[in-house]
Amino acid sequence: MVRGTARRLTDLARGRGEPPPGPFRPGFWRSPVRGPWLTSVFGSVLLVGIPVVFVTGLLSYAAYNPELGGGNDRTPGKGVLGFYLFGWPTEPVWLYRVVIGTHVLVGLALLPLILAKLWSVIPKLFTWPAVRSPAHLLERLSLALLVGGAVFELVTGILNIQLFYPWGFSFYTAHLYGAWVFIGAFVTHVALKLPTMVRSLRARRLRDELRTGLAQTVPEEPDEFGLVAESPAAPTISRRGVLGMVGGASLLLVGLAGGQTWGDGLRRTALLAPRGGSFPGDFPVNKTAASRGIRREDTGATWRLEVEGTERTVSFSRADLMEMQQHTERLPISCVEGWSTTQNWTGVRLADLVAMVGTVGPSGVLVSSLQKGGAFSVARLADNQILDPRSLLALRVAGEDLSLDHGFPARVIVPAAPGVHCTKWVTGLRILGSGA
Ligand SMILES: Nc1nc2c(c(=O)[nH]1)N[C@H]1C(S)=C(S)[C@@H](COP(=O)(O)O)O[C@H]1N2
Ligand SMILES: [Mo]
Repeated sequence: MVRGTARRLTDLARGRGEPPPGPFRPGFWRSPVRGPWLTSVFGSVLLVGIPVVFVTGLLSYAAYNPELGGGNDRTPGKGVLGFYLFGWPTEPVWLYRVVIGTHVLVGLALLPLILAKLWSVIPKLFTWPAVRSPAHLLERLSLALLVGGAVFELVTGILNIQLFYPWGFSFYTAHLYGAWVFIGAFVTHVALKLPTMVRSLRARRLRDELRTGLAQTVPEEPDEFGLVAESPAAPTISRRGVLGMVGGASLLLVGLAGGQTWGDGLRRTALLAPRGGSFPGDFPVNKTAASRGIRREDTGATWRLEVEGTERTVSFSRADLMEMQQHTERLPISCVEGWSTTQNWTGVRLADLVAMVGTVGPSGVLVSSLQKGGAFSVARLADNQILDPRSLLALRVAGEDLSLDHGFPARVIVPAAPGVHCTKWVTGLRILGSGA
């Protein structure tokens, strides 16, 4: 008796004999619509959508590091991934808005598709024996990276656009490295499965499926992958219904979030977005002055802007800045979290300030702020960004002085740059000479 149990346990461990009861038994999975065709339809949409999200993500990373050109990527430990060849341009002005809007909205649209794809292959997670051979083990590990990577990127991305940071690590680093792990597994998976996908797609015609109602829904042909149920239940939804549900869910997510990317009047439709703001000048505030420890009294008569050049340092009061030639530029500000708004910004040109301290051919600028500590105490802009005549140290927005929450007395605004580089409550500009 003891020996019999021991044998059964060894058999189980080796994956011999009967699979354990429950999801490991083939009869457990009974959906009549699950099958390689349906899986391949989801797969083919993901095959287009995932590269779009990956490429826009890398572009956003490049925008965060405007000096990546010329091997300038300073991210610690970046190693071979620091291969960016170009600096971030300032043209067209809506470049970052489109990049990050596409990344966030296509990423959201993929959520229902990825869940549907996982649902469609779930019996394969319970194959028995769990590991047949070293090659099978490798395949399963790569699937763990694929599924784990997708879930990790979706969860961190969605929590980030909801401004919820329950973890102790940097979103920026984790989402970037997670993307590389995921894309490695994705490329492997596509290389292995593409022929199967193409073959499975040919087995049925989308147009016919879209005409097939519940009553005529029958399982796909039995397959070698074990996706088609051995003993299917009666259908409760047609394949058309499944596709409609998943596609509808994607459209709904995009519809309820898209308004924040567009901004202005459409922001009100973005019910899933965490921020408000509906009239000119009333646009989202990520970090209020109070939350950053910025006190009204530090922005009053005692406030100075120190511009340190290679030749001299000049100190400005706000009145001094107001007396300089003012320029108004209509520029978007676009946060990595997906919201964007276009406003009329008025202030002095960064290039004029550079000229006043005598620096010729600056290589960049370090912007400091009243906000101490963290990334905003010193932000770096690239040479093309300070020299662009539309780049301003803004004093006013939408025809009014900046509010304290929008960065009074002065904030940076640069065309095509991510919002993160538009430092508020600026106190200093350190112009770097041509060698720095
Ligand atoms: N000093 C300072 N400047 C800052 C920030 C900040 O937290 N502190 N947030 C940045 C980010 S991430 C964005 S998207 C823009 C717009 O944010 P806001 O809506 O809080 O002004 O300001 C940028 N400038
Ligand atoms: Mo941001």
